[in-house]
Amino acid sequence: MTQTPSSQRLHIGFYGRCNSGKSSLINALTGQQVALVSNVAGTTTDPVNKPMELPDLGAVTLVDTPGLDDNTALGAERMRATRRVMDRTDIAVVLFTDSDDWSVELAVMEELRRREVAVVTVVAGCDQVEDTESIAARVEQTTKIIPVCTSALTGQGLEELRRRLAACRVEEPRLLTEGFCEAGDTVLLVMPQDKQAPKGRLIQPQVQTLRELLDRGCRAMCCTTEDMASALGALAEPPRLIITDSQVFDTVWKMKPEESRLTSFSVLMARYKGDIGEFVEGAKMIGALTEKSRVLIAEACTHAPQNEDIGRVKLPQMLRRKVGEDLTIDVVGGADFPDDLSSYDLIIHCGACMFNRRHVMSRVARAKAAEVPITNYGVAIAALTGILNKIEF
Ligand SMILES: Nc1nc2c(ncn2[C@@H]2O[C@H](COP(=O)(O)OP(=O)(O)O)[C@@H](O)[C@H]2O)c(=O)[nH]1
Ligand SMILES: [Mg+2]
Repeated sequence: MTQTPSSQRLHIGFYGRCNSGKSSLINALTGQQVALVSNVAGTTTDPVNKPMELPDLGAVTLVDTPGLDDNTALGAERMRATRRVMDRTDIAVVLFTDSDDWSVELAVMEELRRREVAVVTVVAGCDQVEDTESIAARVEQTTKIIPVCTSALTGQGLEELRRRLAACRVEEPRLLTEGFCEAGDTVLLVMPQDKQAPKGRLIQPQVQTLRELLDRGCRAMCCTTEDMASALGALAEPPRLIITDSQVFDTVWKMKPEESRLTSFSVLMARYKGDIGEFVEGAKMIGALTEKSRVLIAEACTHAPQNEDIGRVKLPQMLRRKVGEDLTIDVVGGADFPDDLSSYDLIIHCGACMFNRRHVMSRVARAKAAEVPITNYGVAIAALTGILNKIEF
């Protein structure tokens, strides 16, 4: 894995009308022909993601969206796609062009404001308009944000736009293992390798944890569950921390030295990506489910054999065994997440290794707004197997 995964990048979404120059601006920023540019309205039909490095922001993903004023038959579907991009946008670039009617631009800014997304405004295509300054003044007056005047053709304003994006950096990069260990500590990772997992690879939470431990100056040792006793025997002292998979948690808990702290990869991911407090609270709902209840299981990936196995087979089995065969369980994948959550009694989300933090938090916020408890796979499995009180958060 040579590139920062999309889930660990800040997502910068570009919004504006058809032909406002979104795709051209992304191409100009990246210096590449990433997004298809044309003067035919509606050329960008699906959101396009472009990874790049930006000064001060590091690894980011630029997201090109379909035009906001797309009135074609597919337009409504595209607007839904654009809204879904808003759910994962950390910073938004809203493009303004010379026009008397900025109603759609202002509407999108209002939607972004509700999501507490940082916005940079842009007056695009400045090489081709007469009076850039008066347009910029109007944008500032209307939006209360001073716009950057850009041209994809001449490169005007691109440096300024990069600076303005960098200034939007709000949160410090988070750590998975914050508070669990320090430089110099030995950490044991007990990682059963699922037979279905692709050969020659480790799953993303394990890769990310290992890399972070090395960066933090910890010594990391890996073993399978069968080898845990001999791994402990090879160490002069018990490890400060043991991290393992939820599915073998109980076995590892029974074998662990008393001094070692114990947590799971899914708890680390839930802390990093979501709201662990909310998830633990949500998991308490499992005990109150009845056969009349309705549960939504939401997966981030559409094709991940391992997750599908947990989300579509293991979790439903465990839930039905506990609650009863008639429990209603809906499973959705990828970008599909129902607009109306009110009919559900509980939402169980996957670990979301494919989603960025904002995307997970926007789903947590939607669940809260609909007053539906939300938890995730790892925490739900911990609750179902009775080990929730043994895991450290
Ligand atoms: N002169 C000039 N033309 C531009 C600029 N940006 C975009 N265009 C042109 O405007 C048209 C629409 O651009 P595009 O990037 O596809 O717009 P989008 O629909 O918002 O993605 C294309 O013909 C571009 O070549 C610019 O900064 N200056
Ligand atoms: Mg486009």
